[in-house]
Amino acid sequence: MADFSNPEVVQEEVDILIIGGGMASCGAAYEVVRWAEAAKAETGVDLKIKLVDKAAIDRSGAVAQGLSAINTYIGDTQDPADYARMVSNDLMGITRDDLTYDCGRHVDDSVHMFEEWGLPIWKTDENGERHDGAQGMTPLKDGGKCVRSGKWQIMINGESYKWIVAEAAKKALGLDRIQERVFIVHLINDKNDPNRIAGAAGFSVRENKVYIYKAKAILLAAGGCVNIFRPRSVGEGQGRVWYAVWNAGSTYAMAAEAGAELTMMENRFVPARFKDGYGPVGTWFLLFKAQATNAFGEAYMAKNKDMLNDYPPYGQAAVPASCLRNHLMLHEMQEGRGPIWMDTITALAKMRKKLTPREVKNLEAEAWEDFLDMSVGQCGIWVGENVDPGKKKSELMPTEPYLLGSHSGCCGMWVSGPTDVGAPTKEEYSGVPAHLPSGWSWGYRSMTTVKGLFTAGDGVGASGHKFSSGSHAEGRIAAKGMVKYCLDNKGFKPEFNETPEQIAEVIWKPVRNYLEFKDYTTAIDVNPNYITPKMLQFRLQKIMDEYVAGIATYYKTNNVMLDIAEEKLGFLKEDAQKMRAKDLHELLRAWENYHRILTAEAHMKHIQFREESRYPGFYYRMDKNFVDEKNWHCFVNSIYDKKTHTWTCFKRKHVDLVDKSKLFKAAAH
Ligand code: SFD
Ligand code: AMP
Repeated sequence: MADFSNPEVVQEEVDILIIGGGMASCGAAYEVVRWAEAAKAETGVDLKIKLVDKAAIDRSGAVAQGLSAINTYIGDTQDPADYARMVSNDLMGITRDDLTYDCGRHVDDSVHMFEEWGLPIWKTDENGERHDGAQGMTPLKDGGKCVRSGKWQIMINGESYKWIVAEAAKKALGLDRIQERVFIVHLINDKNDPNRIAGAAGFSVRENKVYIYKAKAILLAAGGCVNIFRPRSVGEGQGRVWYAVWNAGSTYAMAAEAGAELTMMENRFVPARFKDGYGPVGTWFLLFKAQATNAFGEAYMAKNKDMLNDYPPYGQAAVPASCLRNHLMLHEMQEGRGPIWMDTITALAKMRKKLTPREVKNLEAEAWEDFLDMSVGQCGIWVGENVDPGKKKSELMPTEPYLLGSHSGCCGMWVSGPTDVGAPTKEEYSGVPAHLPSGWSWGYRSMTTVKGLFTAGDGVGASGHKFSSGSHAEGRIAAKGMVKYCLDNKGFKPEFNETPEQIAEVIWKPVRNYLEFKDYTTAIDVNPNYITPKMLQFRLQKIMDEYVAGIATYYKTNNVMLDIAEEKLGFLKEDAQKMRAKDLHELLRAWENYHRILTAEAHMKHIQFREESRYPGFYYRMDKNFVDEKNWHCFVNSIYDKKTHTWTCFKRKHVDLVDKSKLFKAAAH
């Protein structure tokens, strides 16, 4: 009988394993079935597919609470090259146009499917009046007009967004091909080819079971990384964060250990958010046209505009990058002119003058719904602090840093780009050339540098601003690549070096640490032989916060601080071997920490390697406090060696495939 000291080992062999059940994986699950069925009809090969998620896919990942807007919808007045331009601008010029362009040409199709599956998308009628819910109105794909909150964003009633997307994935794949509540701990490379993927292993967070999968192709889409930095919400507020609290860097850490090349791990996202509740600001800035001011009512974006001239050419863009917007805000705070206010009062008053009474009523509801749909804790703050946004302004605050590749950040894996990029006609897609630079494509779209290992969403580096819809589209794109890979590698039989017992023992180590030493002291949490996952997490957060440009130093670091961080992270890695797990919940926490530490280390090593401050407002290397276009307009990539525990960072040449001059010309007008 399996018990806590003796877990059952469950083994399964599949062709395609999808790790994660978020937006990207739901896209992959939906699409993979279409390509697998076509392959079966054509070749007779019946591909075995499985999706595993640490949680339940109806509410897992970053869209768990729902969302109020779909942030990437191209529509018919702009094209994928415009999108690639916007992404590049927001990420200070260093993105892969092939990937963003490819995402841009597929993303609308995902949005149209969401609507078909039941997601309410706001519409405007023939008189230009807005309809929230938009029941009975023409769908987008048939020419219905969305309500744009911004140039790229559209408004939705999205509390049940994830349910809807997950339902389609479940329906396509079937419940017997989905395994929920299994946390994947590591990937397994092939015995005969260490640069090929052969499987993955994890454990059930509900039962004493270890799961070992053999697979030819794996999609690793386990989201971004939260909680490596000490959060602003501590003590009674602990656990409140902006991005998905459950996403612990599994994507980056497991890929790194498997030998995949990472890219732009120095990049981070420091979102400006409603203070304490972490409510997103996009709807307020873009739809409600609210202005943010310093304590004394001065609009700091206008007031500090000249500071942008320090960062040519990016400072001259029509819309300053997210990090530069933070940069101007932080200046006010550091000069003692905080707090920063979101002027909700003026914004709502102005909207009342412009809209019909019905629209005003909807709008007032939306002021709340924006957060009820997406960040319910913010409503808790408003209720608890007697905030009526029409009468009382709210504070904004730059949060602790997050690592992600799908929102306004671009860390992740270096993946193979599309093979068919090159517009049919130059005019049609604003001049994307037909060939990619060398090293940007090796046949299977979305495959990492490890054979058979694919990624999507937060996992794909150097191509941010995909958001929920683009992540779904990327999952679909990767699914197609995986089916092709499996068909091309029909004869491949994955083999492991380790026995199932050895794999299980590694996963169960924190439990063994606990069981062996638990009686050494009378207080369960105090023990010289083990450390609780919670304590270890505090140590990680303290190191990152104080030395790697967290909130403690106003996002500042330097080469000496980074060296200290490196040494301390080394000690932490050693001590991580002594994490204890007194139950399955702690086993989950222990392995999440393991993933966090590796992700944190990658972040630190990349910041150390890039001798400039590419993202002012997200982090500053004070010993190199400038953007150095001459030497650092390039990708920083890295490879981790899990045997020696060392990172090798290197530069990769950046090439613009889409003409960017438009961005800066627009600003000159
Ligand atoms: O307001 C393992 N996002 C927004 N996107 C939009 O389109 N509009 C918005 O309005 C957005 N905003 C927003 C957003 C997110 C959050 C948290 C807030 C507000 C508060 C971003 C998108 O949500 C995001 O881009 C996508 O969801 C990314 O997709 P993907 O698939 O890369 O990640 P995921 O959805 O988080 O899913 C991850 C999955 O992995 C699982 N998992 N499973 C097994 N083993 C492990 N070791 C695992 N580790 C993780 C998770 O359970 C999950 O299923 S706004 O700010 O702009
Ligand atoms: P957020 O709610 O901050 O996550 O932002 C949602 C979307 O709106 C993202 O695409 C942001 O880049 C964009 N956005 C947010 N604030 C602004 C702003 N002040 N100016 C331009 N775009 C913004």
